[in-house]
Order: sequence, then C-alpha cells, then structure tokens
Amino acid sequence: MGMQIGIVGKPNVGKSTFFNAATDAHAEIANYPFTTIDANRGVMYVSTICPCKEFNVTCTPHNSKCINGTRFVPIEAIDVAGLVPDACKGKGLGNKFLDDLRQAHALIHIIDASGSTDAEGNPCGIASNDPLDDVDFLENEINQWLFGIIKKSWDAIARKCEAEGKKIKVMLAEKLTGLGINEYHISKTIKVLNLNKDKPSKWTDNELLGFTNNLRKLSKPMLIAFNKCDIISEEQKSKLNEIKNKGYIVVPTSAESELALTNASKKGLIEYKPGSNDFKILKEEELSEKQLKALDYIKTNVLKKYGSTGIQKCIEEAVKMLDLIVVYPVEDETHLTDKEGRILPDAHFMPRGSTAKDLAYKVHTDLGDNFIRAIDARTQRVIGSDHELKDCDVIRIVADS
Ligand SMILES: Nc1nc2c(ncn2[C@@H]2O[C@H](COP(=O)(O)OP(=O)(O)OP(=O)(O)O)[C@@H](O)[C@H]2O)c(=O)[nH]1
Ligand SMILES: [Mg+2]
Repeated sequence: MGMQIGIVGKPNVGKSTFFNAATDAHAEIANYPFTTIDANRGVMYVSTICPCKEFNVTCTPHNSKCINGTRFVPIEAIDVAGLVPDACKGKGLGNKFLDDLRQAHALIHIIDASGSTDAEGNPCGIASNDPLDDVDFLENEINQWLFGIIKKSWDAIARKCEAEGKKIKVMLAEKLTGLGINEYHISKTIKVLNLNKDKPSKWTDNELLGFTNNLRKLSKPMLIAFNKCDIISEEQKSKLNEIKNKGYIVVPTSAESELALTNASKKGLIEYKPGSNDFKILKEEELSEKQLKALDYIKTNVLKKYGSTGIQKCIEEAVKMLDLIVVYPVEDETHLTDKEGRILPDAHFMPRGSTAKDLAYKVHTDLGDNFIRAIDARTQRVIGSDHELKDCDVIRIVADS
C-alpha cells in the first residue's frame, strides 16, 4: 500500500478546501460544520529530480508526471470529517474521523488562524477563538482515542507478557498494526521514556498516557497549516511563533487562495505554478472587476506577504517529516522500461531504510514472495533482498515466475 497523509482538524477550518487545492478532487466546501462526513481520498504530487536527464532518456511516466526533468511523485491525501472536543466520548461525529485515519503515516492539522470559528466549527467573529487551543485539543483527542484502544487490551497483554515471557513490543505491535504502528515505534518509545518493558502490568495510567502520546508523535507526525492567513492581522500572526515554540513545524497557508489560483490557471485565465510567489494574468478581458480585485488581493496579502499560498510547502514538509525516498522499479535495467516499454514508468515513495525486497512487495505481492535478486540500473550490479535502497534508485527485481 502507498503512503498516506491525513488532513485533520475541527470542522469548518478549510480541510476540504486544502484537499481540493492539493489534489484534483472536488470535495464539497461550505461555511458550516460537518460539510464532510465520509472521507474524501485523492492524490497529491510532490516534486523531485527525475533520473531521466541523468540517464539521458525521454521518460514516459505512468503513475506520476515529469515536466522538464522534475518528477511529480504521487502520495495519497485523506480529507476527513471534522473533530470536536469530546469526540472520543461520541460528540459530533465521534471517532469516525479517527477511524478513517488509521493508516495515515503523517497528519496535516489545518487550523483557522483567523480565529473565526469556535471549538465546534461554527462561524464566530474574527479573533474570537484562540488557534493555540485548537492545537492542544486535537493532540489531546487523538491521544485519548489511541489510549482507549491500548487500554482496552492492556491488562491482557501485560499478563501474557509476564506469564509467558513474551515481548511487549511484539504483542502490542500485533494489536496496533492496523493503526500503522510497528515494533520500532513501540520499542523506541519505551526506551525514550525509560519504561520497564518486562513489567508492563506495573505501568500507571499516567505512564501509559505518556507512552501513547510519544507513540502517536512517532507513528503519525503532525505539522500545522496556519490556514486562512489571508485574513489575519499582524497581531494574530504572532500566534504562529507560539505554536512553533510548542515544537511544531508551522506553515502559513491560504487554501482558498490556492484553490482560486489553480482554478483560474486551469481555465487559462492566468499562468500559475503551485508553490510560486506570483502569477501572470493572461486573459484580462475575460476577468470581471471582482475577479481582478480578488486576484490582486491574493497577490498582495498572500503571495507577497508569505512567499506562496503554502499548500505545496505543507505537502513537501509533511514528506520531509516522514523521511521518504523515491524509487523507480523497472523490468529491463538497460532500457529502464516496464513490460509495455514505458521508460521510467513508476515512481514510488518508500520509507528510508526500505530494502530491495520491500520494493518487490510494493510492486506486487507475487514479486515479493518469489524474489530472487535485484539489479541496480545505475551500476548494473546485482543486489540482494536486504540491500537498503537509496533515494532516486532505479531497480530491476528478478523473481521466479
Ligand atoms: N479566508 C479563507 N477562508 C477559507 C480558507 N480555506 C477555507 N476557507 C473557508 O472556510 C469554510 C470551510 O471550508 P471547508 O473546506 O468546507 O472546511 P472543512 O474543514 O472541510 O469543514 P468540515 O468538512 O465541515 O469539517 C469555507 O467557507 C471556505 O471557503 C482560507 O484559506 N481563507
Ligand atoms: Mg470538509
């Protein structure tokens, strides 16, 4: 399965707007809470250097795109229902949103930096809600949810560990694998917090909560999109640093501006490249005065002030946080083609540390099960199943058929 990034937050902060701006999807957007009920899934693209120039070939991408030697690699985005305080006790849509995020590898937490939505997502006057509270509340809700899952089976797991001499990390990883939590996350957390791994029954609830919090940070790292930055005052801007001081990566964003610019660009009205700090008006005669005014507002209050709308930056930061590499599987290491003759067809994100065999499984289960060896197309050398892949590797997998 591919890498996934969850777009989370309380209702009415701009999650679906961000999602639509970052993907090609058309999720519903409206200024009231719980517009989104069922999760929306779409594909975002992250730019990286395509190996086509280095290999001196003209590539024919299949799962991705290449523009002038820049490869756009896909990663899945999930836009979920908003979360309100006490969702873990069933308020709002309860934990539905969390269940949709079980497999997310990282989270982009969208907050309303303008403070114009209350804790339940209802519109209120600008600056009447403190975005710092939203940061704390979401962290707490996810912790409570995860704590609930772990606590439910904790006594049984602890007893079994101690009675049968089983390892806590193995038993717990079995329980939590569906949440994208593995043995590495568990043992690292136990070590960092210096917990007694041989006597889990003696852990207090407080220790278990601390354990949960660390486990969450490690398995679902989160960054903050300081959204609606197009309508905030200088004073509200200072909140950005306060959130940074809590240890978060914070990116100012204006999802609405990005959506307006990409839509205008799709219609050929302007020339705009996502991530850039400017755009060019192409068909002024087709734009109404209102539209021209809106574009000018975006230029002055978003692009010039913040350097971009922040959407692309958010996606890039999320990927950086995950420490991923991009790998290109091929079937012919000389021509760099797949069965259909496409050159450098697929680009896959994989966690750093992934091996040749991991790549085989990523391409197809059969390829993983029947793995014999792999070949590095750059060096033409044979590599084994445990060989650790590097960023931008082009690899042929040889399997028993
Ligand atoms: N000013 C401004 N408004 C925004 C921005 N992003 C979203 N909005 C507005 O915020 C409101 C809510 O947007 P949605 O994208 O539906 O929010 P959501 O978080 O998906 O809401 P739920 O699905 O109800 O949880 C809409 O009126 C958007 O137009 C932004 O960057 N700036
Ligand atoms: Mg929504």
